[in-house]
Amino acid sequence: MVESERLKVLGKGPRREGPVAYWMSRDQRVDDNWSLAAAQEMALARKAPLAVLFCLVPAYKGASRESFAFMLGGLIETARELARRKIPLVFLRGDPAVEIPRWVGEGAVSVLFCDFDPLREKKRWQEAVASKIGIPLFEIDGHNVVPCRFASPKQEYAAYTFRPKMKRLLPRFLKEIPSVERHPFRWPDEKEGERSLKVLAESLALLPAPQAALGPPGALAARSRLARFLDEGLARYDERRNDPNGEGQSGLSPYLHFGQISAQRVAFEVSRADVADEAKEAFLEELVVRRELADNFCLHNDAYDRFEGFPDWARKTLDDHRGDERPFLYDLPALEAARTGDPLWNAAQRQMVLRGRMQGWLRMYWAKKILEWSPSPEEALERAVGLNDRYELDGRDPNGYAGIAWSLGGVHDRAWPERPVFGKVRYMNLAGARRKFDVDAFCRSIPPFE
Ligand code: FAD
Ligand code: FO1
Repeated sequence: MVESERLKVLGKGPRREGPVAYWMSRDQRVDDNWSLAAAQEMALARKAPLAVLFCLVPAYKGASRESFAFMLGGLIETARELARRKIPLVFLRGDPAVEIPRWVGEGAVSVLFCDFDPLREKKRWQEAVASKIGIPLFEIDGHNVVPCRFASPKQEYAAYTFRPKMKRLLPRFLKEIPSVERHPFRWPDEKEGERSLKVLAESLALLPAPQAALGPPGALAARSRLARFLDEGLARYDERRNDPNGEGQSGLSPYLHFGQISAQRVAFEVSRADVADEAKEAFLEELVVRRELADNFCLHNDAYDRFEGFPDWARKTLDDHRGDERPFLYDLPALEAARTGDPLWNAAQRQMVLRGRMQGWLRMYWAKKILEWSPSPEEALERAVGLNDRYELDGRDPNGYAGIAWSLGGVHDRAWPERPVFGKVRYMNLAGARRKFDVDAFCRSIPPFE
């Protein structure tokens, strides 16, 4: 039974007979998917057929072709898994605000479910769809362990204000997720799923293979990545995660971003693992507290990727230091091509472009240097968001907007001793990095661009 706290009614309509559909977008998996489970629960109660829709938006947020390949690779697996359960995955292309209402109307669908997503593009699509379909549109939050709208009704100031709420609510929500069964009521057009799978495979064939650094896309690969992390990485996560020369992190972020694995499943397995509590707590702090705090930030702050979204103290201090002389100024092409005077920054940038994934500690350093080297905080923000969204496999995610806003604009952080350019926003430098890890070894480990 899907908890009512996960549900929000985005659109109303008269109760009528007919198929049920789920518009999949952020949670691209079959297992551990609350939206799909809710849609099937209703379809079974009504003895109605069930379909899953996915609408491909070819230029979505400037994502790289490798990111699209990662997503479509995972979707093909999802479509096959759905077919085994007699549920077609219908693959549409174009503007969801047009394509979803058209398909819903043609199929005489009676109820539509969708994923919770705090980003503005998604909110716009959902509002447009709700206004056009004339049937109920139900949003389900299956991306967060604790449903985001329920966890807190306002923008949280920092992790220390959010953490106690999460700690209190987690035991209530950290439980098994209903599985999706073979659906007993057939979709009227039995060939629809097969046709979509063919178009999906053709679309994927036009794209380059995703970067191999992480392993293949999809729910199965995500599960084996998790299993490996539980066996080999979790026990030492708290000591190793900040070392760019090691493999101390889980590598799960692209799978979580595309919803190829459920955060609730990961949290569940981690909380049951036979390792020291410190390691589990360190990991759950990132996976649950920080990740869900990022959704809270984007949901309640419309300016999540703009200067206006920074807290008052940070805007004031950055304003006070607008006129400060920058030690170096680089333009966007120099940054993109990793041609700065800082070898560590260049290696981090190359890691992101070549492998689709920059190590976590380096992301903070990388973003802060863009602030130091740009003519204004606004331009720094635009560059950091643009590069992150283009090249990171896990980019275009609330975590990215919150991480960049933390680095450049003190979001979820506090004021630090004042210094040029940064004002009271926390500062990082190469000497500090050298004290933490072997910077030269890291730089040598990332090849130059060809
Ligand atoms: P692990 O350390 O294994 O952590 C497990 C999971 O916890 C991650 O997959 C992620 O979902 C979550 N998590 C970890 N650290 C954070 C964090 N600081 N904030 C929120 N959630 C976290 N994360 C993205 O998913 N997409 C982005 O585009 C992104 N851009 C970032 C940009 C900057 C400037 C900064 C400072 C951070 C950014 N992060 C982003 C957050 C974090 O760096 C990555 O989630 C993490 O490095 C991904 O690697 P992993 O899956 O191995 O993480
Ligand atoms: N969601 C969609 O519904 N359709 C898409 O075509 C699509 C493309 C896409 C490409 C890269 C990427 O990182 C995300 C993409 N998403 C797409 C959205 C994604 O599933 C997430 O919902 C948000 O980016 C994060 O909340």
